[in-house]
Amino acid sequence: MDNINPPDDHPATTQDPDTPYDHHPAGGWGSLQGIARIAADSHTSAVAAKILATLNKPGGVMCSSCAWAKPKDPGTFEFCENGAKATMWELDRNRAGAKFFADHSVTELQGWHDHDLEKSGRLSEPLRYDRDQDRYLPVSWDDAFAEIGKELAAMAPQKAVFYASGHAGLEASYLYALFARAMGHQNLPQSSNMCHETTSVNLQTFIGTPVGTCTLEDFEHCDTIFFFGQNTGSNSPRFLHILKAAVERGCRIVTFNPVRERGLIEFADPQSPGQMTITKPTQISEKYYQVRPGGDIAVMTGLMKCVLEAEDAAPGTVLDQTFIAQETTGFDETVALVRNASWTEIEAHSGLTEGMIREAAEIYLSADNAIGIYGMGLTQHVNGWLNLGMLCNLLLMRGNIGKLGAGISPVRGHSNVQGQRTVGVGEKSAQMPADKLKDLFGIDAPTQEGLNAVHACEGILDGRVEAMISLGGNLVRALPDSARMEAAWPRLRLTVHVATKLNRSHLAPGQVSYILPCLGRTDRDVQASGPQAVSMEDTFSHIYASLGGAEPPSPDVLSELAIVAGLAKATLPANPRLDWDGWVANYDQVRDLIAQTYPDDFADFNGRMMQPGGFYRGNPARERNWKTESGKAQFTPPTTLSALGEDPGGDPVLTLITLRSNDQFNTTIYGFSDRLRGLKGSREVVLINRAEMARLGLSEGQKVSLITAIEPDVVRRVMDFSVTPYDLPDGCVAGYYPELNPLVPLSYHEKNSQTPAYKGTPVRIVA
Ligand SMILES: Nc1nc2c(c(=O)[nH]1)N[C@H]1C(S)=C(S)[C@@H](COP(=O)(O)OP(=O)(O)OC[C@H]3O[C@@H](n4cnc5c(=O)[nH]c(N)nc54)[C@H](O)[C@@H]3O)O[C@H]1N2
Ligand SMILES: Nc1nc2c(c(=O)[nH]1)N[C@H]1C(S)=C(S)[C@@H](COP(=O)(O)OP(=O)(O)OC[C@H]3O[C@@H](n4cnc5c(=O)[nH]c(N)nc54)[C@H](O)[C@@H]3O)O[C@H]1N2
Ligand SMILES: [Mo]
Repeated sequence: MDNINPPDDHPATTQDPDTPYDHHPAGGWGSLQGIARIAADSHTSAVAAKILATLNKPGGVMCSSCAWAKPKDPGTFEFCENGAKATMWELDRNRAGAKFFADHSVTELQGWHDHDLEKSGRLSEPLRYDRDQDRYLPVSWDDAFAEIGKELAAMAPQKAVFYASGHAGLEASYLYALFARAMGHQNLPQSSNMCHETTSVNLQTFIGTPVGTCTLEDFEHCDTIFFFGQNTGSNSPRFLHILKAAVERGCRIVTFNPVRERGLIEFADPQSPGQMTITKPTQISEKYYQVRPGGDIAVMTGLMKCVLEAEDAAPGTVLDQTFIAQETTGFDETVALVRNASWTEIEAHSGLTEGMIREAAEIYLSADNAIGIYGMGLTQHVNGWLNLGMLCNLLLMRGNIGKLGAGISPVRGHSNVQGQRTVGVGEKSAQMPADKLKDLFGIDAPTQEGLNAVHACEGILDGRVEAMISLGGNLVRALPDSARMEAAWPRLRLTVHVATKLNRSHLAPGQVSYILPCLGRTDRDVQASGPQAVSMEDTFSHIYASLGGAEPPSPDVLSELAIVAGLAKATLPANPRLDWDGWVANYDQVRDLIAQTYPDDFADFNGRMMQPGGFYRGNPARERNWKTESGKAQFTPPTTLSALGEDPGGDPVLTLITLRSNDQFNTTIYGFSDRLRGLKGSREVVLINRAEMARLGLSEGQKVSLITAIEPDVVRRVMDFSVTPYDLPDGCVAGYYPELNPLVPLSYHEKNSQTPAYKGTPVRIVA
C-alpha cells in the first residue's frame, strides 16, 4: 500500500460540537479496531501474531512502547492497542534501502510528513550522505566505522555528544556510556532530559531517589490514587487494567488534568468478553477536575490546607506526627506558607473552586494509603520542581511514602528510559563510578560533568559541539525550538544516527553524516555464542530479559550493541581490557560487567533476568532510608503557587500545552486519529474552548498562527493551524507535539533539571 494520508490530503480535524469529547470508554472495541487498522496498514509480517502472543511475557519480547510493568502472572494478551501498534510498526515488511534512497534526495524527503518518512520501512543497510548527489548512499560497515572512528578520535572529546533515546537495552546502553567515558567525556544526554529529568533531579533532593517508590503490589493495597497530568489511556494503557481492579475493590481515584482524558474517565476491558458486550465499563475517576495548566501547585496547597484544618479540628488524628518528627525536615516552614496562601489565589491559579478542592481533600483524608501518580503534566513546567515538591509534601504529611499501598509514582515514558540512566547513560560522574572504571578497565573517569540535552543544543548553536551521535530517537523533532535546531544541525561536523526507521533528524545531515540501521527489540539477535537476549528496566525498577524472534530486516542490519562496539573500537586506542569483540559475541559478559559496576542493583544479573515479573533492584526511599543531604525526607515550602514561568505581560497570553495523540509514539506518527479525544484528521490544530474563541473572535476551522510570547526578539511562529473547539479550561490552548515544538524556547525549562516547559509555553494567537 502507498503512504497513507499524504500531507495535502489530510482532512480537517473534526469534533462533534455537541459531544465535546468521545463518549466511548477507553479500551473497548475502539482499541481492537485501532490494532486491526495498523495491522492492515503497516505491511506487518506474518510473524507479528506470534510476537504479540509473547509480548511482555517471560521468555518473550518486552514491548518497545512504554515503560509500564510486565507482571509475573501476565494475561493471555499482555499488550495494549499502542503496544501492538509499536510492535507492528517495527515488524514492517517495507524496506528503506539503497533503492529508496537512490529514488529520493534528502531535499525531497525534507518535504515529507513524519508519518510518511517512517512508513518507507525498516532501514536495511548502512548509509553515508553524499553532498554532491544530495542522497544517502550505501556504504560498508567497515568503512562507516573507520571514518566515524577517525573523526571522533581527531576531535577533542568534549566536542562530541552521545544522545540516547530510551529504547536500547541495558547492555548496549552500558557500553555506550562506557565508550563516552573511555573517550574522555560524559556528554550523554538522554530522552529523559525532555521528560522525567524533573523527577530524577528533584526526587533525589526531596526523598533521596531519582525514581518512583511504588511497585505493582502497592496498587493492590492503596485506598486512593491521586492522578496529576498523566494520560493513561494513550500512554500506558495496560495500567488501565490495574486501575480497573483497584476501583473494583473500592480504591477511589481523583484526577487533575486540563483535558478530560477518556482512559481516566471510564474503561472497558477489551480482553473481557463480558465487559465488551454485557456489563457497563468501569468508571475510573470518582472525581475529575480540569485544572488549569500549571495550576497543580495551587491545587496541592489547597489540599494541604484542608489536611491541616482537619488536624486542627481533631489534633493527633490526621497528620502522621511520628513520621513527620522522625523522618522529615522542613515541615514547619512549609506549613507556615501553606496556611498563608489564600483561597482566592489558589482558585485563580488552579481554575478550580475551593469547594472542589475541599471535596478532593475529603477523599485524601478518608484513605489510609495513598498513591500520587504523575506524568508530563507535572514535569514539563518551569516550576516542575515544586509540582513534585508539593506532591511529596502532600504524601509525607500523612506518612504516605515508604509503606505498602502508598508512595509517589512517576509513570516513565520509553521502555528502557529509566534503565539507561541506571547503567550510566547520563552526564553526571556519579552515574558511572570512577573507581569501577579504573578497576575494571584502567580508565580515568572524566572529571568534567557532561552536557544534558538543553546544554548540548546550546553547544550546537554556538559551535562548541561538533559531533552528535544518536542511539535512537529523533532529536531534531523532539527538542524545543525545533526550527532553530533543525537549521543549526547541518553545521555539525559529524552526525551519526543508529536507527530502525527514517526520521527528520536524519535529514539534517552534518558535514559527515551516517545512518546506521539497527535491530529492533522484536528482531532475532544472533551472535557468535548464539541467540542473545537484551534487558530493560520498567517504571517500577524491575528488570527483565527480552528475546526477539523475528527475522532481521536484512543481513546488513547489526544489533545496537554491535554498532556501539564497532564505533568504540574504531575510535579508542587499543586497550586489552576493553574486549569489544568478546562482548558482542556474548551479552552475558556485558551483564557481568554491569553487575560488577553496580553490585547493589545487579548482583547475579544473568541468573535473575529471566525471572517472571523481573527482578526488583530496590529503592531506599521505599524502606524509609532517605539518601538526601539531611538524611531525612524533605518538605518543600510553596514559594509560588504557579508552575508557569513569569507572565510576559502585554496583551493577554494563552498557556500552550503540547499533547500526544492516541495514534503516535512521540515523533512516530502512526496515523491521524486521536480516537480517545474524539478527534481525527489533521494534527495541525489548535484546541481551544468556545468561550475563549468568542472572546478572541475566532471561528471554528479558521486558520491561525501561534506566536510565542516570551523572548520577543526571536520570532517563534507556526502557521495555518485550524481553530478547533474543545473542552479545555479558560486561558489555555492545546495542540500536538512535535508539530508545535518550534514554539517552545530552548531557554524555557524546569529550573533544576532543564526539562523543557512543553506544557506551559505562553503564546498568542494571530488570525
Ligand atoms: N502511545 C504512546 N505511549 C507513550 C508515548 C506516546 O507518545 N504514545 N510516549 C511515551 C513517553 S516518552 C512518555 S514520557 C509518556 C508520556 O505520557 P504522559 O506523562 O501521559 O504525557 P503527555 O501525553 O505529554 O501528557 C500528559 C497529560 O498531562 C496533561 N497536562 C498538561 N498540562 C498539565 C498541567 O499543568 N497539570 C496537569 N495536572 N496536567 C497537565 C495533559 O492533558 C495530558 O493528559 O508516554 C509514553 N508512552
Ligand atoms: N512539545 C513536546 N515535545 C516533547 C514532548 C512533549 O510532551 N511535548 N515530550 C518529550 C519526551 S517525554 C520525550 S521522551 C522525547 C522523545 O524524543 P526521542 O526519544 O528522541 O524521539 P522518538 O520519537 O521516541 O524517536 C523515534 C525514532 O527512534 C528510532 N527508533 C525506534 N526504535 C528504535 C530502536 O529500537 N533502536 C534505535 N536505535 N532506534 C529506534 C526510530 O528511528 C524513530 O524514528 O520528546 C520530547 N519532546
Ligand atoms: Mo518521555
